[in-house]
Amino acid sequence: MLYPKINDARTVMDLSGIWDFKLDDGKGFEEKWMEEPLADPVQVAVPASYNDQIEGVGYRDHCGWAFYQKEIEIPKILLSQRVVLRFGAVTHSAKVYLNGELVCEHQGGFLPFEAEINHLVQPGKNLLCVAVDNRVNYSTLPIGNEVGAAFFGSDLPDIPSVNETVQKPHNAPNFDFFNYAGINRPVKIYTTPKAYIRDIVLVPELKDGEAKVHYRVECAGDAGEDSGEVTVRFFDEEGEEAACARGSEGTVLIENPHLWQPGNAYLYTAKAEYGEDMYEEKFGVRSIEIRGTQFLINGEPFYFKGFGKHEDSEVHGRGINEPMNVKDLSLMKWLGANSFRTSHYPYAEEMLDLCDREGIVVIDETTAVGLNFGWNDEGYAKFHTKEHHEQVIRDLIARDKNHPCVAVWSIANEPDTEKQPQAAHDYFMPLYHLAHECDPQDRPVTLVICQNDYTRDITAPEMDIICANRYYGWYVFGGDLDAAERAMRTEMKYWEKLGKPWMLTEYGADTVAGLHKATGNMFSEEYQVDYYKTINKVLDECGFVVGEHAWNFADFATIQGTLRVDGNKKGLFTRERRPKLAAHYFRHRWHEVPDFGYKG
Ligand code: GCB
Repeated sequence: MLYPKINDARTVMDLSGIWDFKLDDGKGFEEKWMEEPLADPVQVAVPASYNDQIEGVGYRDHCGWAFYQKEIEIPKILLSQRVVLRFGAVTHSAKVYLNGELVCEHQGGFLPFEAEINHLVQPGKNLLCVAVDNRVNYSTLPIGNEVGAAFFGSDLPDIPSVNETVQKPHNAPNFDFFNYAGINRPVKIYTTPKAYIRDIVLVPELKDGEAKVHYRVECAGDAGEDSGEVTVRFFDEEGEEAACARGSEGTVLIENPHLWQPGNAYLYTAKAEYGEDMYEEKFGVRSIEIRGTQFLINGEPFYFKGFGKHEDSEVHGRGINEPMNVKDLSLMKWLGANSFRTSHYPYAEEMLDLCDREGIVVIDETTAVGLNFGWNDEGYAKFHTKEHHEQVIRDLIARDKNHPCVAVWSIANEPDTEKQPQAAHDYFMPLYHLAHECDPQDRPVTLVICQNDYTRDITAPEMDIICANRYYGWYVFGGDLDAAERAMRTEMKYWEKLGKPWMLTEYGADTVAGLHKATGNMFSEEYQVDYYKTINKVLDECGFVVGEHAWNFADFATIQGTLRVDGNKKGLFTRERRPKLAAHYFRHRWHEVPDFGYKG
């Protein structure tokens, strides 16, 4: 799906700003709140999560629908064009109305969706209403526990009468990040000519110092008289034409190409023209390949240094925060990091554009987090996510396929691959193959496994790159780093035999900023440093380890619970992005560890 851009043929109106907002009291649909201006609304900013914008438990912990409204006018002059209403992400599901009429519905809180609205637009004022549902359950991704047994929250007492009396409807996410909701990413109206470019697919192929670029331009709509044929021109960063082609599909040659490299990005532009329409898509020339135990970018063995992250900041919640995105990439460069994983959902398109530009390598993850804890009695039979999971994989790859920064697809974080190994295999292998089929660049595919009896897992070994989260020294052998080191080393001997690239996608220790100890113990800044030094020592001994992603880049908000003191504190930075001691440790380490050829 193309991102809305303004150019000679298209225009974009950004609907960011203050919107009317009202939590549903259970009667919103019955009373048809979408048809009239909301009675007694509060004001919230869009895009952003609503939870932390207004004080009160009611807003923070709301469970169910909420209504947003905005009055909009569409300039008459635009109505001869296709007028499209587009949402970057609405969490977790949405019903969109214009003047009381249903425009579209969408499931899943982290990918864009859009609909043509010409037939519903009225002259003058139009009432746009978005109903948003934040509930997670056994059929959503991410997963929620319908019975209310909260992951990392307070366990229910095993006394039915007590449970019946104290439980009100509430969200019980089966994942360790606050269930922020709302219109989290930009809302835009854009136009295209009636015959228009629907999509552009770009596949660079690097061989013997030359780049072939296979392209496809998908056109749609009313072709009218004669929309003519497609022309695509390729420009380098200086604006010089590097190649040109006619036809909706073909291959061009770029001689002496500038490569897109981690830390040294170079972006070409493909400018497609079709009839009255045109669109410019950026792309990079680079190759990704797995050879033996190596992960190669442009033919060189790459070593991932970086983080699992979250889209999480004060007040914005999970809403897009572009200054914070810029700051985060700047801090990554300060640390000598070169990559991150979009744990545990697709991040905003704007962030991926930034990573393309800044040369940061991305492991792009779906929303499939939580297919694990609490299921183990009934296992995979308990949830109904397969079709939605397939849709998320299709939509994620359709959205991000051209980004040079994206190096790996992660189809899930920490599913149960051990308690029911065969059921996990049956569930995930078709999804693994689907991801390969969907990606025109055929990037490596993985799923990220959790701390478990890895010898029972028959799914992870099938992945192109094995990604594991390990907490030896924290959840396992907490406080005993000698034991942690031994356990980690023992486990690595097991993985070495597989002969595949392996990376540690999460490891970390909760750390309260400012808590210092001469002899570090759990939660102190010193312990976090000792923990990382211990595990890194083992990683450095293993030639097949292709990367280390600390958990987490920054402290982040979670559900309330006895394991979380105002959120998850495993950040190398605080939530406000102040470095802990471990950030300085990694800064020292990662400036010594090269991006390429670290393990020979
Ligand atoms: C994990 C999860 C991550 C949690 C982390 C933790 O394994 O993948 O979502 O936040 O552990 O800190 O417990």
